[in-house]
Amino acid sequence: MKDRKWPIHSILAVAIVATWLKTAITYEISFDLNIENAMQHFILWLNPLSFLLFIYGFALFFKKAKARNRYILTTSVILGLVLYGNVAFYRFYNDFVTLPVLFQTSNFGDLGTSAAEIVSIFDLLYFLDIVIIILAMKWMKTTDMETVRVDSQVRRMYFTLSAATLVLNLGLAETERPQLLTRSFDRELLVKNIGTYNYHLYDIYIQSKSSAQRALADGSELVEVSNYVKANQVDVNENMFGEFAGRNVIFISMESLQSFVINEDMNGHEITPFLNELTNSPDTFYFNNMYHQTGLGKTSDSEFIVENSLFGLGRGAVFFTHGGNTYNSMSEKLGENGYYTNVMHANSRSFWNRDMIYQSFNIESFDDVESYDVNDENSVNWGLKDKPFFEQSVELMENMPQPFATRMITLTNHFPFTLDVTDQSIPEYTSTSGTLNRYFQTVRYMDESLELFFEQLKETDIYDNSIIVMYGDHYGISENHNKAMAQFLNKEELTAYDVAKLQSVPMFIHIPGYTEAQPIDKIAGQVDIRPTVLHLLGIETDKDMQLGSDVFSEEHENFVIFRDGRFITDEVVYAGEVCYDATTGEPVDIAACQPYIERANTELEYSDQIINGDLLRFYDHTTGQLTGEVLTAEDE
Ligand code: GP9
Ligand code: MN
Repeated sequence: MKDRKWPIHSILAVAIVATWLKTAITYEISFDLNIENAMQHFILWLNPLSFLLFIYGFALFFKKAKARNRYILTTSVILGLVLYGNVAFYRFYNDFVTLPVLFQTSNFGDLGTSAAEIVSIFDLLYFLDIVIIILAMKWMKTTDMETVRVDSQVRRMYFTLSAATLVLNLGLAETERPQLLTRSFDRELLVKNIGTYNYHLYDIYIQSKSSAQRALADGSELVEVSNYVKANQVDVNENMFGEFAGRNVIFISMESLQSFVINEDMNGHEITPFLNELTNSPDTFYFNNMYHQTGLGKTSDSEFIVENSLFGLGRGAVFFTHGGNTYNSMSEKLGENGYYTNVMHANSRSFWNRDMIYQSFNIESFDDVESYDVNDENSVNWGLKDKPFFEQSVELMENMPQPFATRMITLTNHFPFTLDVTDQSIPEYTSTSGTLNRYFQTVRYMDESLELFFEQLKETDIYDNSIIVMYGDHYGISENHNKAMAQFLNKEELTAYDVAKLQSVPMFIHIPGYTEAQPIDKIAGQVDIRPTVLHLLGIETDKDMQLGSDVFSEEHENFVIFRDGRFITDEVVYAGEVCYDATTGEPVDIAACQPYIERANTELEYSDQIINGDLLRFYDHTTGQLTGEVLTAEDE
């Protein structure tokens, strides 16, 4: 055995097989991929192979065994880091990392407390293939210890095999999922079908395409988008339009708040007593069928949507990738209508590129962490606790010229939902998910903070002259906690239908002094917030290049599109590529969803086009006209 010589490329073969198996096993245990049939399972196992054959295959170009081995080892380490990066990212975001997000390293610094929740010592197992490769290099003596020339014929055959594997993979994927690469708003589908490694290559390609898109755009694309926007415009509700003109507007972004906690008990404890009271109060419109539409950009996406009534991007956070674009934000519009505009958020300015994009939004001032007194006592988790945040914010507000429009971004109810014992008013929930268990406590803390804020604001002259718009920014409990969630909701298990419905976030428009408000159960999304609020203030939106619709309008359509192409209407829910009956949650014929699928894709594509092409630079929002250059192009 000792003198046994292994064939020349044994190490290469070991590396490919080891990394292949590791990758496939990682898919199985670390990602929650919805595998529906044997073919999908086969594709999942097949998909790392083409890339691994390709990338490890460059070893064939090295003549010296030593150099070859060094190449193989380096490659395995890099691939290990990429895969593990995905695993860690997935644990936090329940999604796959994209290039733009990867370069937002400034964000990861602030993930401090969360990081400990995310990594574990057992994660070293994700690098097991490297150990195997090293051992193979040590023990498997090959016949080519010195120099060897690989026949170019062999190389050609080898790479043909790699290409053939890719073609097979793509072919099978295409049968399972037509238009996979052309209409891919859903990263899970991509990873499922072409694998993480190919997915990253694809992502790089898309990223360069979007940069090119801006360079090549001349605005003519806007004609089509603009026609669509005009065709979908709804009439304003005359009874509400301008009813509260001149009042200050206070937007409150309620971190990670989902609707499933509203008017509910957790083990006999009311979760949100203050908000519950508002749901039935004649001075408050409670929107109980409102959904978040955010993607990877989370809070920042929700800000983007509310400001622009456009979607964030399917990949990465638009705050980063397109912070320098031309926008006609809600803040800018409010500014043009005499408002002083502001954001309050006790975090550093550059976090999520806020300082940059707020300039593009024409927001006059940003009270960041520097405006607040933050110390160990008044901080938890990600920073300043919501109660002191609101307290100090009221003081800041008192110094603002009126009317003002401000957005307050809360923080305490953020993953991993940690809270000092003294701030815990209700016990933890009792499931296997610590995250969900703690969530109820931090939600309760938010509820108390809001109550306190209202009380403090009432002591100033601001309250009576304001409207307060509160909305959940995005989900707080990801699908990783479906089991615990099912327990809380008293269900056997959660279907794609349930998960889609869980994306509901509460919204409140609180109008001091008003007496005619009722709960509103129309289906709406965050894109609808901007026209709804602007109309209450008497500001027209008919010239805006935007995709929202006033929820108070008689013509408002019960249709909300999620960033990944899922949608909800009053008849159907489309999720996980299945069409469900909206009331029963039972699967129905896909035909019932088909027309909406088309529309959802069209809207998402238009939104992407506007952002990727930076098209609003060709649009004059005061006249509602495309600028001269475009018109000439059109006339030709
Ligand atoms: C941090 C806040 C939270 O500034 O925006 O970000 P999130 O993780 O919710 O997107
Ligand atoms: Mn958030």
